Amino acid sequence: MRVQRPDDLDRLEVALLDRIAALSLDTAHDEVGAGPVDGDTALRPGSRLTVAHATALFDAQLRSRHLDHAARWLRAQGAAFYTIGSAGHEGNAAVAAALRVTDPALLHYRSGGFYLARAQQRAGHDGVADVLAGLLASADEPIAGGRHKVFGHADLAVIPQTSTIASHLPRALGVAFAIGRAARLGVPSAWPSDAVTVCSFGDASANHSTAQGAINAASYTARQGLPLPLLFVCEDNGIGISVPTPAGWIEASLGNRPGLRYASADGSDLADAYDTTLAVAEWVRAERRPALLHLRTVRFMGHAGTDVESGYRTPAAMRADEERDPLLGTARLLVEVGAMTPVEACERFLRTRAEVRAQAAQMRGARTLGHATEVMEPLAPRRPAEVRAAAACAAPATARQAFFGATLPEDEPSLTLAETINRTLADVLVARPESLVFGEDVGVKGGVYGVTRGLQKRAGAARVFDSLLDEQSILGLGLGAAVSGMLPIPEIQYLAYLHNAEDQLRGEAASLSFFSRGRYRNPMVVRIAGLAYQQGFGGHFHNDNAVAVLRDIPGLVVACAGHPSDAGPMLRTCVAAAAVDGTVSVFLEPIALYHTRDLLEPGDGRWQAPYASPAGWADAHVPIGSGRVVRDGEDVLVITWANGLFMSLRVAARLAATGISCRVFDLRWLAPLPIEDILRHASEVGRILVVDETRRSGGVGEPILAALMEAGHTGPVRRVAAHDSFIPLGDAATTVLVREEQIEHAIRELARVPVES
Ligand SMILES: Cc1ncc(C[n+]2csc(CCOP(=O)(O)OP(=O)(O)O)c2C)c(N)n1
Ligand SMILES: [Mg+2]
Repeated sequence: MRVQRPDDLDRLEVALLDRIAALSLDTAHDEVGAGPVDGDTALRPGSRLTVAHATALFDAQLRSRHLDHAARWLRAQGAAFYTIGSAGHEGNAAVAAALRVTDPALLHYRSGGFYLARAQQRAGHDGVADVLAGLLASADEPIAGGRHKVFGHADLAVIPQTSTIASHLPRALGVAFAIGRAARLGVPSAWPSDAVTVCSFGDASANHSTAQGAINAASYTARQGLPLPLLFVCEDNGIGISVPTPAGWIEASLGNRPGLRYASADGSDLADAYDTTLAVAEWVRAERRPALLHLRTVRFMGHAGTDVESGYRTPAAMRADEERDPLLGTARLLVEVGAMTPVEACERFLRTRAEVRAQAAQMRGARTLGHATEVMEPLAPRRPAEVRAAAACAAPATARQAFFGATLPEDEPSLTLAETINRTLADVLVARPESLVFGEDVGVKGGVYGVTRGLQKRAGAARVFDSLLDEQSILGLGLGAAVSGMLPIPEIQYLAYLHNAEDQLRGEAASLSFFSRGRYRNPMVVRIAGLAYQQGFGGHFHNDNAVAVLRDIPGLVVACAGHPSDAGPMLRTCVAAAAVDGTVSVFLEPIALYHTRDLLEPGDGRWQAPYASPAGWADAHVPIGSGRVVRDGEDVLVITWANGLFMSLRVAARLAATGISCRVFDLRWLAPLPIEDILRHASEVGRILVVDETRRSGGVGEPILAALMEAGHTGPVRRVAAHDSFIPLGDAATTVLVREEQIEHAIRELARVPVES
């Protein structure tokens, strides 16, 4: 009996239906003879997948496939904007089925079968509507709200991913780590304590250094004996866009990593995919150790709608894949067990097709985002009043006493910048049990510059610890811990070493709230030791003055406290903003000022400050984006920060003796910049010098000059900035950096220029 087929089926659909229809020829059951089979029957002898479960999963697979077709159908009408599909990968439905709906999932863009199978696990959840809304860039799409087509839903514990392949693997590592760590610390977590984190990615993506770093970090963590319930799933279709993966590469390269159990399953065989995943997932859940599932798949319909696969693959190879169609595989198993006839399987295919199309047609024309404000609404919410209140909260006096011992920091003599940061971190650790401090050498050694000294001893190695040497994994650990409910304060040892991991801040940390309408957040304070002026020591990599990559990340807060009196309040603000608004901050620490004590002459102690007791924290609060006048004056306004602040204050003191009075303004926040304060002081003083220790091109000075110009400032403006150079070793360093004599020269010159009043 032939099923009535609509006339707009495409070639892949026709070929699949023909193959399903032909199944009757090689099975024991014909269409008429297939009687009802008990739903509890094993799909295949020995399998733990029942007929009833497999039938439901077949529906998930069918829905996923038809959504791929619907994407192109909608695209052809100009109604949808995304055509990368999951066709050929639908075996991943079995992976979802072998896990729990509460297991956090970070999915490959071809894990549509997984998503729809997981949606089935929540009664009443319409996974098809979610995906269609994503394709249509609907403002009402449940997770990204039209900002991207992602798989994600808070009710399904699916954390949305960006398009940067492999960038989600470090976060997955962090999520898995946080499951064990939260349980050990007894702090609330977003996931059950026996959860398994699942993270899927493609075979070409497996070669990415980000993937390799995360896989290595998982292996390493397992070797350390730390719990890491993490299931990597490599969905291996043998190709990355047009580039074939060498045969056997995934097994050869990932099959034998220390501490990482390997399992391989046929993604075209639902029973095999389910049984294999279930066995490995049970092992991960019970052992709390990581594993990698190699799910062998095919890929249909090219990489995306615009990709012409015939340009790089032979017709024979493409047709051979059709024999491995996972929908054919599931239909075959269901027919063989007598659960349905080939005709019924075809009917199911066509019925699902009609349902998905009807739903797509009905949702077509969904409202899309209309205004920049609407687009940006979840990017970086700010509630300054709540942040102010949270920043003033300390642990109870008894807890602080127990933590600090005999001497509270407010009873110590004036502190340096490094000491102030150290005491503030201690106060955060004692006040917030969910906070973690980690990075290279921060634990036993207490950091290269001693900033975290003593913290591990007091807070314990579960909260202050050394990471492995991989900045992507350090940030990934933070990203995953943060999305799980903790408050990570990772350290990047030097600014220069952020750059190789920068996408973890840009593509992951800063974008999560944006792509999840604030439903998922990753509150974090990333401490980075940086900037130059280390008297020639260390050369280029220990003297890095490049912050442009941070300043242009939407929503990212960049704090830089030059003086110890600001370091405590500003760090508390960053931590409070993380807790209140999910803010991601970079707390940039000028290494050269860490241990500085004096400003003008030896022993003056002007670069130290007393530590404020908690009673004074509210008054001392420094809101995000607020600068301050550090020295008042009326002839020249010097706008600066960090080492520039130190030098400018020295120059200003010298010039005061010559009758030139400088108002020195410390930016304190590099993003967002205190532009309004700057403009106000500019209009009051008139003559302006920007002292910027970053480079002329792309440095912090540029946006200040631009803001002055845009605001119509007509007074004289000068800038001293570093040369567009890397910083050399030894005394030669000073040739490319801003020097005091340049500042002095510029101020003297400016002071001579008449200003119209
Ligand atoms: C970091 C990065 N580089 C390049 C791309 C462009 N790109 C998107 S998908 C893809 C191929 C991925 O292949 P694979 O990992 O095998 O996944 P598949 O699409 O085959 O499922 C590439 C190169 C990207 N998204 N991210
Ligand atoms: Mg691939």
